[in-house]
Amino acid sequence: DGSELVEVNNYVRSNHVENTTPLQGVAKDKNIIVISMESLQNFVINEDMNGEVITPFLNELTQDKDTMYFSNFYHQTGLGKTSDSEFIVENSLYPLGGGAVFFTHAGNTFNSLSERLGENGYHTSVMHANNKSFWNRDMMYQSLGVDTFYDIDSYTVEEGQAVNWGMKDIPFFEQSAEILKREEQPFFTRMITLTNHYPFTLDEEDKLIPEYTSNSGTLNRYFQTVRYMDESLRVFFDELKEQGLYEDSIIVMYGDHYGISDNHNKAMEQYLGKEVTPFVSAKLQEVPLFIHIPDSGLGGERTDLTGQVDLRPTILHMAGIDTSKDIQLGTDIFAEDREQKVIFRDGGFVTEEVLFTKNTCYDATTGEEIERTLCDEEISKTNQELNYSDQLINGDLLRFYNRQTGQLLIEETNTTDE
Ligand code: GP9
Ligand code: MN
Repeated sequence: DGSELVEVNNYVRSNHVENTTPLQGVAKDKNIIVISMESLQNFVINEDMNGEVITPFLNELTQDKDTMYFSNFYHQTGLGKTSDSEFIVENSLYPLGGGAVFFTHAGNTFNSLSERLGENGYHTSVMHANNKSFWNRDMMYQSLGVDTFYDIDSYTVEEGQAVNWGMKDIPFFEQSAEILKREEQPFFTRMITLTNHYPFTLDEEDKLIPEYTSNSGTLNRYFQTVRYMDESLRVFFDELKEQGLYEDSIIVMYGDHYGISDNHNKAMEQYLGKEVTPFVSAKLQEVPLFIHIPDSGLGGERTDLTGQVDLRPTILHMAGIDTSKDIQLGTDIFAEDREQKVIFRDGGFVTEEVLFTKNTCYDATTGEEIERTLCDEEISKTNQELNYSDQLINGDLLRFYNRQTGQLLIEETNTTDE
């Protein structure tokens, strides 16, 4: 009957209402382009591999005067991988601990990012050159209120333009820019790349750097596909400039989840030159986040502890949209007094003081194991927040919420006289 919503709503109202951000409205009337970078982890940024630069374009962006680079941003996905990251970004809720929400709760009521931007005059879309039913996207996007889904049928895949899981990122971005040019503005689009996906295979001509040299073919090839994806992003930025869209668009880019699992720790140790402890493994869940705001002069590295759950409020506030009545669990990345904490789907978390993972408490700075009691308070807060998120999803509680008025649409009692 929705009565659980009372408690969840009280929690959200007292813990998650940040509306003052220095960047309120910077994206007003601008297009918003959000790019999901497949399997991109933060450890490759501004680093090299056997003397080869891995992400030359993204490295340039870390120095760009109008691009912010967040170096302590984490993915928060579970088994639903890319779809979980989409779910988090759209709803500012955590995914489920079990299966992919995109499959298990596609019929729920949501108050998504797409829906909010849609009702504020944006044309909303997702661009992804894969079969529309993969991850149940076609169903879920209806519930998320996405206006248009540009799936594989919106693209022409010429001979040599597909590899691994499907269409290569470079032709994907080239054709996407053409589509965007025809789109009514302002638009909001989420673009999902694909080439940097396990098993990280490429055609010879797309191998821009050699493989790495470890006992893991997966890690060895990963550097090459990351390099290719980096190139595709440069192509896309150039296309946007050519199409005259660059100056009118805010571009947000984030890694969707890890690409290299713990199965490759030995090879990772060789690359990183240090042991991959559970602490290091948790830190490897950092994925890069870039926010490009034209002519803002706001570029530079930002070290705030942030996660995918924070993108919805951040983007909406940049678009000048109020979220004080929304039910969301993230906080605006730019809000001055936001809590510096990121929660992982498995119950782990990181704050400025401690990192908790695999049932062990670590000093966040030194990586040394410390007494568990030092993590206790944040452990229970973390569990509570994940639990509220689960309740919202499992009970489909947003159907009992009127976001315009902030009213709960629930009955006083369980029984009626009729
Ligand atoms: C599939 C793509 C990859 O369309 O998004 O999904 P993943 O396996 O990374 O979840
Ligand atoms: Mn993915």
